[in-house]
Amino acid sequence: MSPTIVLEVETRCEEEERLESHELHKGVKHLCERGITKVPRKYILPALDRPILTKKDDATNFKLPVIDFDQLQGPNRIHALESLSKACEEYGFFQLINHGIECQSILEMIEAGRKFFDLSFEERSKYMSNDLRAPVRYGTSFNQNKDRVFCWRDFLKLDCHPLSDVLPYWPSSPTELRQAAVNYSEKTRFLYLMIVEAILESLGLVETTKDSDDHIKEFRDGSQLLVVNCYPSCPEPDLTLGIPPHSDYGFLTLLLQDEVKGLQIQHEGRWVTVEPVPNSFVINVGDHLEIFSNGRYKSVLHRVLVNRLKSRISIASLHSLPFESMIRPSPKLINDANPRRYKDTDFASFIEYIASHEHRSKNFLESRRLT
Ligand SMILES: O=C(O)CCC(=O)C(=O)O
Repeated sequence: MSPTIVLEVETRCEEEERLESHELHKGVKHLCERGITKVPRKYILPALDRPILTKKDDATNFKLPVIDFDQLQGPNRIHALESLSKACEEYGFFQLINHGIECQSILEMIEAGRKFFDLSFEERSKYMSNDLRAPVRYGTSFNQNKDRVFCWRDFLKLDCHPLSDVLPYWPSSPTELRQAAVNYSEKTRFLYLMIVEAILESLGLVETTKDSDDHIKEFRDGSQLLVVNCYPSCPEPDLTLGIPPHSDYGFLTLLLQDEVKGLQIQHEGRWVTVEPVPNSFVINVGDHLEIFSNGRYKSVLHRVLVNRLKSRISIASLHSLPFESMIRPSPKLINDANPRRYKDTDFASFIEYIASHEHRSKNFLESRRLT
């Protein structure tokens, strides 16, 4: 072993002697506040799972398809629906611009999220819970009770529906968090419903306004979860990930990223980095929409890189049907040429699955696939 490697191993060992295992469960922010200079072993991915970080990122020029919300609402709707359909089939992701949510609401939400993670660990830890259905959950990694290797992320999850039931449980500190999150969740929910209407139309499922009303009814009462992700800067970003490859379980996710790059998606067999576009949402197809569209729209693997210099915040708004609904391929999308591809599924079986398995890649969706 070279002297440099020996020194590195010694530093990691010395730091880890000072870190007891329960300290790791307090989250990455807490570790950073303790001044670590090496990534603890619990976060080091097996060599094959590590990201390859090159100076010149070959994905720099990758751009997601752009969908203009204004166009979707205007005389060019048919053309915009075609682009939407192509994006959901070929990428599973698109960038939504001109979405109509004011900058102010977005900035207030990001700022309130940032301030939450700036609170003392004692304050944040009041919201730690192992109950996957708790109305508020602060935690770290992906599923800290199951993950063999931890990932470099802390999160705050706020159940948003129905708001009047969950609001009293949300953090009371920082003082502006509740108001910012109520405002943000209501606006993203409205936007989500408008996009669902467009998606149903793009799948050929609605021809009249009445069809549209019938279909959208169930979505109106659907679930919504806000996830504020905090990825502190990392001393050795090539050894770990902010979030490992996964697909989202719901129908659609509306993601807001700050100006720091990190999100990567699988496209044509390689990882490509999604450039942050100011004042836009990254929207992706979730497992439930892949099932509902009988495989036509793709729920695509994505992951998050961390970096040495900057911490990053993102806010994901995950939407789906109500908890008690059954998710199944739409009967209109099943025929001889395209037989049913997935079993019926519900939230309860999803929650049971993630509570008892390490959630990796698309393994939940795979478990629903008919062979
Ligand atoms: O932070 C990001 O860019 C992605 C977050 C994400 O994939 C998630 O919350 O499931």
